[in-house]
Amino acid sequence: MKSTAFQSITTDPVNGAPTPEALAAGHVTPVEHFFVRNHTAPPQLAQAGVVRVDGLVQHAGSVALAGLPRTRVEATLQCAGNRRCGLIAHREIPGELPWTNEAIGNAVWEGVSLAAVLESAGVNDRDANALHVWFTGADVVSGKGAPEAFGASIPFAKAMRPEVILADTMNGAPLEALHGAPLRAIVPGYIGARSVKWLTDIRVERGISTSTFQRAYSIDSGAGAEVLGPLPVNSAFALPDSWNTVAGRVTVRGWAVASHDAVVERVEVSSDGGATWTAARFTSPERRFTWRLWEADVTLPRGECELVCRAFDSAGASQSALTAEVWNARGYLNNSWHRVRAVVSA
Ligand SMILES: Nc1nc2c(c(=O)[nH]1)N[C@H]1C(S)=C(S)[C@@H](COP(=O)(O)O)O[C@H]1N2
Ligand SMILES: [Mo]
Repeated sequence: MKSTAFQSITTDPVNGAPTPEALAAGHVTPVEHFFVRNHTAPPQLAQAGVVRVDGLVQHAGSVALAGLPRTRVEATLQCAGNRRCGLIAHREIPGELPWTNEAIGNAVWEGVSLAAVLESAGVNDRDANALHVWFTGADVVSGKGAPEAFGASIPFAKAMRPEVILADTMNGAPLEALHGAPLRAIVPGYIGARSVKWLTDIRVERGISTSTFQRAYSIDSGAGAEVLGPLPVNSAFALPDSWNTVAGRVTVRGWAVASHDAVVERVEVSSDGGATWTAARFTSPERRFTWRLWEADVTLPRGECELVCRAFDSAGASQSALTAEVWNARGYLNNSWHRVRAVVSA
């Protein structure tokens, strides 16, 4: 059940996210306001505790998860379309959800490691570099083309890493229907769309998944489409795009994530549109695959000003200053400096 801190963008299917106040209220995001990105109503699954493994494996068939060791990861999930609103403000993006900065959340997931499932099925990894692991969900999406199950894939090398799991719990409770019960993939550091919910089938194949949803999440910058996987460094204020406040010293808060498997090293905040910067303090640990919440004190004079934030990570990556530099037709991976207009009264 979602709480009043969860705001729906659509109700059929459910798509929504926390209010600005709830977004960065705690390091672990409660399920009751964790963002939801669904293409259909949650499907009913007849069977729990099993997943089918097929393709380039020695033993195709159903794998019972109960026979495998359990593992836990803390991971931030973020939709590739998070912060799309900022791109739309630059140039229109029709037909996509207008997320501001809230399609992100951090949770503790428990289940079995994907590597253990693949090892039990016996993958011939002689040509591991060419292999990809495909996921299929039980939800059949009737979108623009013919109805099709939601699917995605990740490179075999990523699939074998310990952080990638098949989860049946979220924050210590059984996974809820909206978040993929009974079983979902969790692919930390990758766009949310690769963490397939209502997971029924895994395939090992040469090449990426042929699912429409694998290719849909791509950026075409003219020189051919780049199908998306790892997330870039990013940060945002946990504030609405236009924020009313009172003059004086105020504490602003936000989130930051590093690129793929790096860690967030520094966040800077400006209250003068990016002319001068001060370092934010972290309220979250420095940990791979999880966001780092931060806060900063700023002194705001009466009138209007532009608050800006930007993050730097251990891979040497930082954010683009300009939205125009990252704009793309589907509105993915907006990691330009986050700018909020503050309207400051006396
Ligand atoms: N089967 C299935 N898996 C899915 C989706 C979906 O619609 N169907 N949405 C994806 C997208 S786009 C995102 S961002 C994440 C969102 O996960 P959440 O709703 O648990 O936050 O799930 C992904 N997994
Ligand atoms: Mo997404």
